[in-house]
Amino acid sequence: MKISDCDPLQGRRLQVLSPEGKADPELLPEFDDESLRRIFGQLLMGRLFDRHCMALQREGRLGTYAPVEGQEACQVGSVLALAKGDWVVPSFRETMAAICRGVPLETIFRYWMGSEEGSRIPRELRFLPVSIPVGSHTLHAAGMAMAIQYKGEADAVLCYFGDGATSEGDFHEALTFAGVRRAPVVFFCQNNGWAISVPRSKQCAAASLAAKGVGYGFPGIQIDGNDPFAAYLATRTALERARSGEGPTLIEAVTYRLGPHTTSDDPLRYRENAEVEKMRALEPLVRYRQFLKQRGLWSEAWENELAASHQARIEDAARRAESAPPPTPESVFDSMFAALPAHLARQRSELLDALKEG
Ligand SMILES: Cc1ncc(C[n+]2csc(CCOP(=O)(O)OP(=O)(O)O)c2C)c(N)n1
Ligand SMILES: [Mg+2]
Repeated sequence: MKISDCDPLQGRRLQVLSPEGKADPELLPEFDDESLRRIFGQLLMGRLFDRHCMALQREGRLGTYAPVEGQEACQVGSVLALAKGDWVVPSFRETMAAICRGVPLETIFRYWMGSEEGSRIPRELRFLPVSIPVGSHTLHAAGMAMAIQYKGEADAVLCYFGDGATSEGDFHEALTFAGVRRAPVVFFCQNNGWAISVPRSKQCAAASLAAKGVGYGFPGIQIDGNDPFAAYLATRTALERARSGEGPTLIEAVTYRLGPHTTSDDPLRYRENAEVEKMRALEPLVRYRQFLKQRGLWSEAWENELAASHQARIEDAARRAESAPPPTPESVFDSMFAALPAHLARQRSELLDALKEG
């Protein structure tokens, strides 16, 4: 199979690693053994970090959290394809992408602990803060790509969103503008099967979400989203296309949300556990472990050692986040605007007065 054989209208998806962990030798990227093992390390870090967030939330030590479990591969693989100067525009389920891009673990914890400091990401990482409104940030990504083009710079923008976001008007506007302007942006849809309780089958009647790219005048490609190599190859190709002035690409990574939508959700009310168990068999960590085993690059002792060192890093970052000063109530006003509009300034001082009165 070649990337160019993947026709989203025919439902042909890009896959390098089979669910049994067998790699297609023609497509396997040329990574050395150390890099192959590092990818496993990142997948494992994602899983452990995610579980730690869930545990902290259940103990009342972290706010609402959107778990990534099951979606680690598409985030690890796509970030691997980025250059330093590229921009990343995430939604709210890109914790893995953030970790891989180098966002400090403590910052990620602080975001989910409710502090505005969690949105203060080191500028050089070019990774925007979490965006909760579904789909609205696709417009930011398109606009940023148009700005890059206008300034004659060589970077590109990678924008993540979910299957549900593709039904929003913002998505339509973003892809329309990006297509017409041939803006250097990669639209990366993580189709995890669900938009809270709405299944993909009720989201859109199109044969695939990737097929939507055709309507905006640029390629769409569907990939196996539990395969980090497919995500890497598709993103690398799309970024090259963006940088060479050929315009956007829409990638649809077909994956599965193994956990709840967020910690406030109970998926047992709208989906069968049998479906989850079936999808669990295809999940990325198991598959990638099989791949490494077949190449003699995995041992239980190695994974245990890796897990212990990741866990220590995670716990240390959580401790630092918890001992940082808690957010003040008025801090909700302080990070959105460079100059606070008059009506919000008034509300801010009213809040401070009310707090003083106790
Ligand atoms: C504009 C807007 N409408 C509704 C919501 C509530 N909401 C939060 S996440 C979500 C579903 C998003 O589904 P999808 O785009 O597939 O992303 P996923 O959560 O599966 O990663 C909804 C409806 C919101 N945050 N913003
Ligand atoms: Mg979804």
